[in-house]
Amino acid sequence: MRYALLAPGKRLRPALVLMAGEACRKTLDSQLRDQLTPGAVAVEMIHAYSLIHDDLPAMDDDDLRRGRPTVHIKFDEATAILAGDALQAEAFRHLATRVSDPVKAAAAMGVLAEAASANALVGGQADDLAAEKGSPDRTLEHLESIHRRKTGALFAAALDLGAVLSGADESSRQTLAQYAADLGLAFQVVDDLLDHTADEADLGKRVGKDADRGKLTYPGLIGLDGARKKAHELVESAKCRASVFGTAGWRLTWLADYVLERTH
Ligand code: GRG
Repeated sequence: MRYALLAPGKRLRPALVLMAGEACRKTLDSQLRDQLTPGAVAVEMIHAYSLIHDDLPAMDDDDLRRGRPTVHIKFDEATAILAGDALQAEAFRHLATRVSDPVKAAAAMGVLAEAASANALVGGQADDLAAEKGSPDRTLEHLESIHRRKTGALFAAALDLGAVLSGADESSRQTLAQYAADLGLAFQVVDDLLDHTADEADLGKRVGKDADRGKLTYPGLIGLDGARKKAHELVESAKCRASVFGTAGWRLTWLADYVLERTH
């Protein structure tokens, strides 16, 4: 569990918890940071669990994650399944025991459970695997529905955790949900573009692998230029949502630009 959780990832989801709290409360002092930290840790635990399971031979069958051997390669498959299961439980235990206000703790657990549920993370993953096995629905709408659940829902949950734990009002929560929808999709379009570039650098080996596996991607559906344009539009829209928070939302604006410019 430690091997996966503490591996050098970007920590985007924990950052979103802190950024949302700062945007809602206009400043991030040490007291607010303490209130937000359990949400930041819990969402990263769910993310780490999902990566461990996604890398398993029955799913994406990857040997490397975050620049290191995946958990089932470093240890074994049974350990990887169990480490993922336990990280998922640990996320909820963390919220239950570390959030001092019981109303906020219950709300935070509800937000995270919904994002990790069959309606979101698990359902998105199931449909993504079905697409690779040749499911007939190969439309842009279906691709977006997969990404909204598989990637976007946890981004949205991270921002909502920041809102809930900082005691934000309904209108701030809604603005953050709209920002999350744009940012999550932009992140995924850029992810597909980065994969495409890596494929080309790999002299076409992985292009063949992905095509064989029938992977649904934005460059595959709307072309490279179309995917780049879509990523730009989504990031501009996310920045427009963040502007509602004035200067307190500057980190959300910065993150939207980072998502567009990231190289890994
Ligand atoms: C197994 C239920 C279950 C779900 C798996 C996370 C996931 C769903 C699949 C991972 C496959 C993948 C590459 C998805 C694209 C978006 C994504 C989640 C990338 C990884 O997130 P980053 O880039 O990773 O934030 P780091 O390592 O930086 O935290």
